[in-house]
Amino acid sequence: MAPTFDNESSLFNFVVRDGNGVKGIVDSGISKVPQAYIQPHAEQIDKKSASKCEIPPIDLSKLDGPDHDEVVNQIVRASETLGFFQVVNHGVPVQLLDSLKQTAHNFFSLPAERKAVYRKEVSPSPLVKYGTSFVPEKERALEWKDYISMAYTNDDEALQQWPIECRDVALQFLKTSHEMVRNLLEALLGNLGEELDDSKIDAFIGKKMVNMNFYPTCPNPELTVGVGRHSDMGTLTILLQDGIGGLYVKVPEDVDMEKKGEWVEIPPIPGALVINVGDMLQIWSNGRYKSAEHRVRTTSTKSRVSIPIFTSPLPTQKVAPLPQVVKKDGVARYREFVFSNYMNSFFGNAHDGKKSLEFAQINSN
Ligand SMILES: O=C(O)CCC(=O)C(=O)O
Repeated sequence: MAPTFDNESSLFNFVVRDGNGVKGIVDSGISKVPQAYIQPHAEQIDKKSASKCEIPPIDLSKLDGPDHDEVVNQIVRASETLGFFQVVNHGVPVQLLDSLKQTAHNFFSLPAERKAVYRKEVSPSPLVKYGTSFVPEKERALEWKDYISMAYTNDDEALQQWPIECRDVALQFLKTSHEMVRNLLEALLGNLGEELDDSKIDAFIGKKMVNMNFYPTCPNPELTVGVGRHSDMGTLTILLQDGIGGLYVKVPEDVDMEKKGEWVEIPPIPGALVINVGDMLQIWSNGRYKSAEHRVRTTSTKSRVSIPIFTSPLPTQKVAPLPQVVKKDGVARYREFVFSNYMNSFFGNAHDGKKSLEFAQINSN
């Protein structure tokens, strides 16, 4: 018999504490979403009112040829406006992208008890965390998403500690995307007058994490969100999405672009990867690059998977706007802080748009 989810605490225990996740609710055969997942009206996503982002993907193979400067301009321009862009010819084999999506489906199809061993309270590895929603303890309404998160320290630990079902493809994704991440960062920092040499890599992208997200079908997509409005905490995010669609980005109000303040959908493009600017790049650039506010809708027809790589500085790293940019701007818009303190603040609060940046913001009034 399907469990009843009429009581918030029994739902919380089933989904979060027992590790059944949203997938467990859907498998139990519900016909409408439990109250705990119904978003306040302002957060619900109206699929019909959003337009698609028509910007073509950036061809990264051209970084090696006569169009190098033009491609750098495209990367810079996208980061200064939407904070989101797509790339093709990125160096990650397309067959690997297909394997990653299949692996994510396979992992989340495992019985709940096989996934629940990685819940943060009991995980055998500090690198691996399986969970649901973002911070369920703090959210007014839960997000319709389960995930597995794998932090990277080195190859040996990844191969020993990441779940056997996903470790090989996740590690390959991380490794085959490294050069692309470095090239993108080199272009973005170069535009700020900062040369990226090996000694600075850890300061900018010393910490990496691969997640696999699973958004089960939802009986009431109009009432729920897969992920609520947020920007990413780190430097750059590399995202593989499947063909289902549903990733929306808010066009910032303060950029020279059409559709200011509107949500646009980042359409799935076969073989492409989605790149987005995180809060740290916004801070280093003193606000020039925009960490993109984004969210994900759910669908009633097919479950969706996405696989992001989150890059960020090492936790011990001090972060502040780059001095040469501050000099040019005549003002620092963010204060200096240690990245681990930013992380604690980010993970200590429910998603709330770009509020995460307030941790470092210097108010000018
Ligand atoms: O699933 C997606 O397309 C985006 C996922 C995301 O925003 C996240 O994991 O933070």
